Amino acid sequence: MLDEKIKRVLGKGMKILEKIKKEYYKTTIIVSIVFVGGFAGLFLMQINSESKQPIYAETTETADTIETKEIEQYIEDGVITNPDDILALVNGNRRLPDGFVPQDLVIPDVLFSFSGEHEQSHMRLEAAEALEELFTLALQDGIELIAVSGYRSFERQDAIFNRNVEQRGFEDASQFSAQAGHSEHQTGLAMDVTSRSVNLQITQELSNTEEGQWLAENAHRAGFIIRYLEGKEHITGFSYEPWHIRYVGDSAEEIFERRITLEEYLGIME
Ligand code: DAL
Ligand code: ZN
Repeated sequence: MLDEKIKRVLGKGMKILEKIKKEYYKTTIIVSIVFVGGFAGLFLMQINSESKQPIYAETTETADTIETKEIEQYIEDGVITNPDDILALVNGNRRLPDGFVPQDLVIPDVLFSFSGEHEQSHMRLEAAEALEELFTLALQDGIELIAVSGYRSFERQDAIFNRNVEQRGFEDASQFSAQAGHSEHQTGLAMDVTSRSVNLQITQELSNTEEGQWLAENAHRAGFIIRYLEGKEHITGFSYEPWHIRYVGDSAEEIFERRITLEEYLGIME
């Protein structure tokens, strides 16, 4: 009789313990779900807020406010279909068609760092005339600019890039040198510019000289932009080049005023 009672009490006790155990597991599972869910939510909010950060350094414009031009910039398998366009966008992701050679190459009447006429003396007619205007504007302000390297053929760009890879390795060379087909020099719209103050060298030191500063502040007056800006390397794909100017015509003024890259101006960031 007493045994039966003890058994019943023990049985009841076991049942209560089972119930407590079940409740404990249930509570643990619920608490875990709440925690994991909470952390996942916080994580997603963080990613979301990061993606909304403006990615345009050194400009007052943000990804939300930046205005882009609706200019046709067709591309097929990475090859641009408007290579003759004054606003043609050529960069690491967008290359010129094989065999592209601008048809109106001429030699601008400006001071060069070398003597004689060479392939690199050339620019497209419109850009060459604008370069003459730029160098004249500079002289009016007592600034002497010197042209170093304009048009490059596919073969020459290939040789330059390969030499840079041999000297610096692929990764390093790709920061400052374009692969053949991907260089603006092949469009005939770009010119590298230097000064005596940096011994006619192509160097970032140019940005600390009177000439380099004049160029940065005035290139747009003749339709040129400093193509590879400091702080915009993640957009242009190349390191800062205070010497590389690119002719873009009337768009230069706006690009300069907004302190943006050609990629941002055209709204082509991929
Ligand atoms: N230095 C520039 C990026 C070029 O090679 O065209
Ligand atoms: Zn250049």
